[in-house]
Amino acid sequence: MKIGRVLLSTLAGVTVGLGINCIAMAATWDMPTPYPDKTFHTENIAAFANEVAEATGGELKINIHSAGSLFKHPEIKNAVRGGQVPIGEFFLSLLSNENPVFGADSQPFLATNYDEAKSLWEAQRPIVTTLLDKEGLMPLFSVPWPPQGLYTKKEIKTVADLKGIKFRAYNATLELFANKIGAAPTQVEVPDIPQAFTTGRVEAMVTSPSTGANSKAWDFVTHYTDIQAWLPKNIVVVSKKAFRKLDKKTQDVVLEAAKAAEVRGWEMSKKETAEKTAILKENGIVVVTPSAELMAGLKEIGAEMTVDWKASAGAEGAELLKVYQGK
Ligand code: PCA
Repeated sequence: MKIGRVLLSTLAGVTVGLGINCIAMAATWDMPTPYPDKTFHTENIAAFANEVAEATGGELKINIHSAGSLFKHPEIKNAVRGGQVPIGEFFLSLLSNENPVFGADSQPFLATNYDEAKSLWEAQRPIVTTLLDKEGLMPLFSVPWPPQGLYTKKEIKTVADLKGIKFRAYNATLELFANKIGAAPTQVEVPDIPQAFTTGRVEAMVTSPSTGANSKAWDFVTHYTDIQAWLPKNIVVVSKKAFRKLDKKTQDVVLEAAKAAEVRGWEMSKKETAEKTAILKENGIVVVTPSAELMAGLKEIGAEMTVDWKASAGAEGAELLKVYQGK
C-alpha cells in the first residue's frame, strides 16, 4: 500500500510535468455539424474554425464534419456530452424534450423577426447556459435561421387548405403544429429533403428561404408563403472537459472567436432572407404574401401552443417570458 502511494505521487509529479509540456502541444477537435457545407451556418463555423487556427498559430485545429457525416443530427449533443467529440453544432429546439426552454425559439409566432429573436435569445441564454452546464456543456454561440415560411404544391389561402397534407417536420414543436393544422407530419433531416419529396413521403414543409433554396425546392413545390412564423436557432456547444484542457490563451481565443461568430452569423442570417427568397423567385416559385385569413388561423394555433408551452415550461419558462416580454 505504502509503495503504491509513493509510486502514485511520483506518477502525479510526472503527469504535472507532462501537463506543462502538453500546453504547447497542438490539439485537433473533430466537430460534427448537421447541415451541408453550403449552408450559411456551416460557412460561419468554417470561418470560426479558421479564426481559431490562425489566432493560435495552428495550436488548435477544428475539423468540421458537416451534414451529419460523423454523427447523425439527433446524436450530436450526446456525442459532445459523452466526450466522443469535444465540440458540435445542433438545432437548439431538438432539446425541448429535456426542457421546454430549449424550444422557445420554435414556438409559433412568439418571436417573428430578428429584433424579437434577439430579445428572446437574451432571455433564453442564461437559462440555456445553466441547463447545459449541468451536463458538462458550455454554449459558444447561437445563430438563427431566417423566418420560417410555408412550401406547398398549391396556393394556400386558409388553414383548411393544409388538411391531410404530408408534412415535413424537423422537431417536436413543428410536428405538433402540423398535427394541429390537420396535416400529417414526418421527421426529415435537411440532407434528405429532396428525396423525401420526390419519393412522396412529404408534400409540404415549413422552413427558411435558406433551406428551401439550398434544397432546390422548385424541383418539388410551387408556392412559398411568407408566414414568418418563428426564427429557430442552431447552437454550438463545447464540452467543458475539453475546454479546460486548453491553456488560458487558447481558451480566450476560442471565446473571442465564438463571440465574433455569433455577431457574424446573425448578420449572415439577415442577408440570407432576402437573397434566398429572390433565388426561390428566380427559379419559378410563386412567393406569396399570406392572406389575413391564413395568418389568423395559424396565429390562433400558435397562441394555443404557447399556452400549453407555458404550462409545461415551469418556473424557467415563466422567467424566460418575463424577461422577454419585459423588453
Ligand atoms: N432550416 C433547418 C432548420 C430551420 C431551417 O430554416 C431545417 O429545415 O431543418
